[in-house]
Amino acid sequence: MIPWLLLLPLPVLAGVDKTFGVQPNLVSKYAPSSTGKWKCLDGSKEIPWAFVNDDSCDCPDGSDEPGTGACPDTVFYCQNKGHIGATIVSSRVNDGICEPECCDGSDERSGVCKNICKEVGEGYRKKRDAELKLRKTGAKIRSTYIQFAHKEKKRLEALIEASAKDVELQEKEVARLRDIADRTESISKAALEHKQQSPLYFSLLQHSEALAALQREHKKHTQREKVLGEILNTLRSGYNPNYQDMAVLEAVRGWEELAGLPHINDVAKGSEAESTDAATDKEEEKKDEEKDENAWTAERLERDIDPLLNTDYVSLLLEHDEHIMAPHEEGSILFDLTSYLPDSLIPQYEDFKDTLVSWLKTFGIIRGGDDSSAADSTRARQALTDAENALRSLQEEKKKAEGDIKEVFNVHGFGREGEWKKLDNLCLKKDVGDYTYELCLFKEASQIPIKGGSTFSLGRFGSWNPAENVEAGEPAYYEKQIYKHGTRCWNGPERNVVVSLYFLSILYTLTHVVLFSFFRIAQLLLSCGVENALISVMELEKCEYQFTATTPALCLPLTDEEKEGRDEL
Ligand SMILES: [Ca+2]
Ligand SMILES: [Ca+2]
Repeated sequence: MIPWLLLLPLPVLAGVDKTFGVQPNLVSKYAPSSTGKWKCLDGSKEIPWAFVNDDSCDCPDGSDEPGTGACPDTVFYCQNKGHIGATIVSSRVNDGICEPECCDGSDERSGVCKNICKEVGEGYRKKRDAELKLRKTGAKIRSTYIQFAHKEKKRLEALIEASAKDVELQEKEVARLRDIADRTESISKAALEHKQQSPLYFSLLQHSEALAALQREHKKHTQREKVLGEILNTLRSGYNPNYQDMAVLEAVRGWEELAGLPHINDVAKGSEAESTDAATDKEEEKKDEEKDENAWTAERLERDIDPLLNTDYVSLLLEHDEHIMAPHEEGSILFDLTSYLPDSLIPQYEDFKDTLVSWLKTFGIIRGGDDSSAADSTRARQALTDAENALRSLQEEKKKAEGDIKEVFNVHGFGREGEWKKLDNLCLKKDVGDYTYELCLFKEASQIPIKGGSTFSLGRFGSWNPAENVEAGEPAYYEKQIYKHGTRCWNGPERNVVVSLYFLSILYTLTHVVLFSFFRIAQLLLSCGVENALISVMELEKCEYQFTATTPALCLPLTDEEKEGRDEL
């Protein structure tokens, strides 16, 4: 806006001002030399000052006709007083058409076009003021987003610092528990060897060996008795009583008595009296044995000796130790002292005992935990595993915080000022037709059928505006987000097929459905607004969606120029 230009006392030729149509920054170059000449702007030629804006092209660069359109491929500047000046191509000057850019109608001869700059300017200012006001309000909200990002950064820094300490502590704890577990395991072996030298265990093994030997001998004797019995039975039934051999008769009688058999002669006579008595005696003997359930009867000996001899004595030894130690933590005679103490002294004694035990352990007089069984070793291993898992989750927490903090003030992440951090995972919803569209910023876009059915993912956050001509960090970069790899879409549009055709010859056997499928994608177009809201959702092409939304994060604070411009107009 340079109103003084119009007041310059320049000579007028053919009714056209010499600086008419000149862009404001070039006006100073349009002045005659002392000899009344003027140099074309490219310096190629000197012409009389009167040739400027005389509606005839004289300069090779066309600079002598800024206001007439006589030279091709030049530009015309309309001042648009009351609005904002604009530049149009020279061919549109004096072509009989009123250019919308030139609200003052200066592109045509006077009287052709109306000067509507007052109305246009007012409308423009109204609109611009509303926009600026919106931006001003939005920018205030945006500044709170920035504050939030700074707080987030501090919080994450503190979190990282704390989790670094936690990780360090947990690493030590893991090392400590690993040491204990390893030691418990090796001590257990040593302890086991020690246990195996126990007189009780030694004696048990000897008993076992003796029993095995006895069983062996017993079997041998049983076998022998059986053979002898057969010999004697043969003698009993086969001897000739008429020989009156007393030695043979005595042997037969003795055997019959021992084996509970009736005399062979009586059997012949049919008398069973004696044999019945003998059988009764045997029965009674058996009954006596059964009275004591734990007694080792002949049958039980036959049945249970073998399993007994197959006992795992090492396990038994460990079980024995556990059993012995179960009522006492440390398993020493020292700890049984309570049984001899009056009740009133027990609490003091317990305190004393704990102190004493820890001293004894410290000085290696007793081995704390050395008597632990395999179960203790497993417990130590479990404690180590738990600690390792805890360490892993602490490390993950730290790693996540470190990743998050990198994104806060990242041009490609939550913006250079972190203004987008506040909106991370903010979900916006809008109902369109039969669907509710939900867009969770920086996460995922989805389509939820209102009347029921499956929800489709329209894509997960991929990037900000990927256009090649848009630099990361500039406002246009944040006006678009891309969400990709949504739910698979079958029979997609042609353009996706083009890619697939390349593979067609190779993948000929695949059904065309596979070839023609692709993933749903969505783009989000953002603009400045005082609230975060979805404005519209459209399906641009099959399975390709466009969301539009407003957000204060895009409301940049007014520049000094904008503030001044507002005052000026
Ligand atoms: Ca000229
Ligand atoms: Ca025109």
